[in-house]
Amino acid sequence: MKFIVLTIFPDMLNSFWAHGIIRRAIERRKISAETINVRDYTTDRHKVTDDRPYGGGSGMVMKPEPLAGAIRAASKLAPSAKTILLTPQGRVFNQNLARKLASWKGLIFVCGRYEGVDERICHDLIDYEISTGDYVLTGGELAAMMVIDAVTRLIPGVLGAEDSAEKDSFSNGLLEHAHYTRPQSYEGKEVPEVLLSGHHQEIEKWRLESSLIRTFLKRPDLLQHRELSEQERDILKKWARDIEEIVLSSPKGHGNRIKY
Ligand code: 4FV
Repeated sequence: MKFIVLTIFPDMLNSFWAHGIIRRAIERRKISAETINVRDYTTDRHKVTDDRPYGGGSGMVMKPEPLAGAIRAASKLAPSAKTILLTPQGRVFNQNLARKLASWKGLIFVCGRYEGVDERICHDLIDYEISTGDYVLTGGELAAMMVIDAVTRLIPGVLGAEDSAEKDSFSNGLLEHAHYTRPQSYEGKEVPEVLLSGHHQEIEKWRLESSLIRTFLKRPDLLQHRELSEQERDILKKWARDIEEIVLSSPKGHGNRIKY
């Protein structure tokens, strides 16, 4: 996978490329990473990349010519790459989209600054618009790094066996189960017994129940219309029975069974 990031602040990317799993993926040639300075595609001696908006108003807009020059240069370096503009107007990024992008050969990221980029760039030089969320950033660089980070860890061979993407949050549409590590007792708080049992089936069942309850409590929207496995259905039914028990055992409980 080839990543090329177009920005007027290339230094912002340097530390990103130089650390952790991204750095290792570059060293293992699982990905290649390049940063192009849009200013290098200006033609005036002040290397101006922005100008006042037609129609007036506050803020500045990124000029089309330097951006087009940078995009065309990047496309020469990565002919099969798709060009992505990071913008609040884009399709909101999530794990499904990350999986889709990870199957492509190359990605060219156009990082806007100021109020955004001249619309004429979007017409014929941008393949996809992606948003990392409904908020406004000062620039697209952080958004590009988030997308590159989430996509890179899904590329085969990037994550070692010790940390696989299979167990990820959202990999099965649920949030991840609770994680514990040494010490076994921390400030009086113990690690759940089952995790010390070595009983892998029981541990897997506990982890599934942990994922389900966390998803139910924190992101119930993820459970709407989600296909439930037999085991998940049994766990939810057991909770329903437990809840009914609580209702029935409460003094005024008798007689009004919960109708499912
Ligand atoms: C953004 C987002 C974002 C808008 C104007 C950069 C800023 C400035 N990008 N997801 N949310 N971009 O706010 O991707 O050009």
